[in-house]
Amino acid sequence: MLRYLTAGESHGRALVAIVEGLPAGLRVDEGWINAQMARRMQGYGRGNRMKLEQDRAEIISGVIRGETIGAPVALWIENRDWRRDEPDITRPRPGHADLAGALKYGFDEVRHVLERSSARETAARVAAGALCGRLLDEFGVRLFSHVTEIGGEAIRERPAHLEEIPALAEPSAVRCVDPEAEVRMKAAVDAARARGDTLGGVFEVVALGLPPGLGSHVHWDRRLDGRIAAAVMSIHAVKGVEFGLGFAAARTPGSSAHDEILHDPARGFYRDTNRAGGVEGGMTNGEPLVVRAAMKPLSTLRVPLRSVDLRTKEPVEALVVRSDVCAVPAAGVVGEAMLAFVLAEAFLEKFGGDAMEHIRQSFNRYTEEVRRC
Ligand code: EPS
Repeated sequence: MLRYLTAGESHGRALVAIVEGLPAGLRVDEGWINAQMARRMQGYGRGNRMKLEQDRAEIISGVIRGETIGAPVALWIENRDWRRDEPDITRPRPGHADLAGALKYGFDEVRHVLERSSARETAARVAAGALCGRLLDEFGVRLFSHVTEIGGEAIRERPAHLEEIPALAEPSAVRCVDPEAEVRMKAAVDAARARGDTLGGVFEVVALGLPPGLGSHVHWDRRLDGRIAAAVMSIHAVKGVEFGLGFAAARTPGSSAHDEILHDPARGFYRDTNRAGGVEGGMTNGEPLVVRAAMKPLSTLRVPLRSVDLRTKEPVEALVVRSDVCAVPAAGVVGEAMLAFVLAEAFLEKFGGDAMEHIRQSFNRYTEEVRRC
């Protein structure tokens, strides 16, 4: 079983992530993890916290001479903006965890909520997800993300082949494959910043090279799309998740919504379309896994919305603190981490999980069998 935990508050001493269940013999290094951490800090519209931090994960257990030993891998991420004691906050922000968290835990102020509910926690998720991505990388599975919409400005062009996306998206300030759309997205972010507003958008995460049969149709909690949807939905500010055609499938007749099955002795079973987004019946079907998420605009507005003071119950303006104008590009990187975790978990469920060599033998046997079908 693969699981991970994170701990840490936005302005506490540090963030910690523990990944338990990685097989022994997986080569890992901090460079691989920190490359993902750095990607999460980028993005046009990111806030000034990103200028303060250097988000680097230090491996403090579970790895000896660059290889996992089957024991939990703990990661430590310093918070350079560590604040020993902050004043109470009694003006909850609409859209954040502030009010619900204070009511749930019986707080009469929201500092104790916002410190943990902050999107700062996603730095720890990216560190944990990077370890899972490293495992998948050993088996030729490649993950990447890109932004398809910010503030209603959507891409109009995309490459014919999914594998062309990273080369186009990574250099982009908004991680978008369409340069014309990038101009519109950046202008929308500038306009939002100027009026003290924030923007959300849509990011797409892709996994290439997955074998068919990860997940299962036999029980609700084993269906892979359900597990991925839960993981992606758990990312801060995500309000919708879809696979392949997604919500458009609701308006598409069956004759145009499914992927006809073909076969070729050299390739085995394949499809010429991927409307299913790589998942059918709760299992990977051997096509690219494509999942998209809708991210709401951030809750901290420089021109605040109405709120109510938790102590006086008087109408007030919501809290205004440092924040991002737009974090959709960063959320895509977090989406990669969450997808990597669920896919690695499903991978170990199917191919065993104590040592890399055992997994390789099981994986090779299965994929050879599938190829001969
Ligand atoms: C973030 C850290 C936070 C925010 C932002 C993203 O740091 P701080 O609150 O000190 O500025 O900048 O989080 C939010 C906007 C939010 O609403 O949670 C990060 O590390 O990604």
